[in-house]
Amino acid sequence: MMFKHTIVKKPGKSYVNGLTTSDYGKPDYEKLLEQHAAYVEALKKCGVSVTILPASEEFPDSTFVEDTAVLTQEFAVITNPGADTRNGEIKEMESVLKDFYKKFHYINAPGTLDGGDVLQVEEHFYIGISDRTNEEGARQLKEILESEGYKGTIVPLKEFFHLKTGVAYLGNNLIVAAGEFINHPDFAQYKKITVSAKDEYSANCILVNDYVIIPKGYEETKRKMNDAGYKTIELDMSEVQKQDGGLSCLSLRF
Ligand code: CIR
Repeated sequence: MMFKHTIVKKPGKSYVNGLTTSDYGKPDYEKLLEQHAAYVEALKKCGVSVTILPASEEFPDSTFVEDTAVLTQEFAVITNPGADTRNGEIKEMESVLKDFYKKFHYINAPGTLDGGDVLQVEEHFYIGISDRTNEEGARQLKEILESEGYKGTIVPLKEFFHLKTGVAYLGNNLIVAAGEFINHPDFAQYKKITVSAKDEYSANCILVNDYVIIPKGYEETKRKMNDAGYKTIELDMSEVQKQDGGLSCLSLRF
């Protein structure tokens, strides 16, 4: 699938006070801005347009735009993010997406869903149940997708924060899997690049047209991808990782 557009959002200064479970320390805001700018450049290199939304201080985690929507070629699903401090992020995203989409669906309370829990593999979507996405939210998304001719499979998570923290799709029936997804029955049908526990962070990578963007510092993952015939772009993600974020979280791609 070729992507034409991406949406990102500049991080605000409040980013450093956002949600996190990691113990990598406080993010350095200036360094984060550099890493975010490099991310935008990498997307441009992949041949997509990049819409850059201005920072908003009232939503510290709003640079993680992926959680606010699930996008297909034909329609947008506005999510209902599971963290209270993030839920209001969907308002701005819905109005931005009106420039690109005519058809909208919504996840409604008591259902909650974060886009980070949704992985598209061709016409098949995998929907994680996590601390952020509840059963009702996952069920609503599955119903929406199936009403539109897609397939949906619900995957309760055991350890990962979001579904896409541990699994990515690279096209050609090939997934990247870490931890609980390496031997998971729902992904048994795919070819796999497996990521060891120490390199787990690199399982969150994104295929954008001719490149796979991966975090910097994971030589084994990079080598496996290059061996499989993929060109890679490596990005330093240190300040993003400090707030539990990964490469996929920083953009919507469609
Ligand atoms: C949060 O806890 O919501 C943010 N600090 C990180 C969100 C990461 N998003 C993602 O994995 N899709």
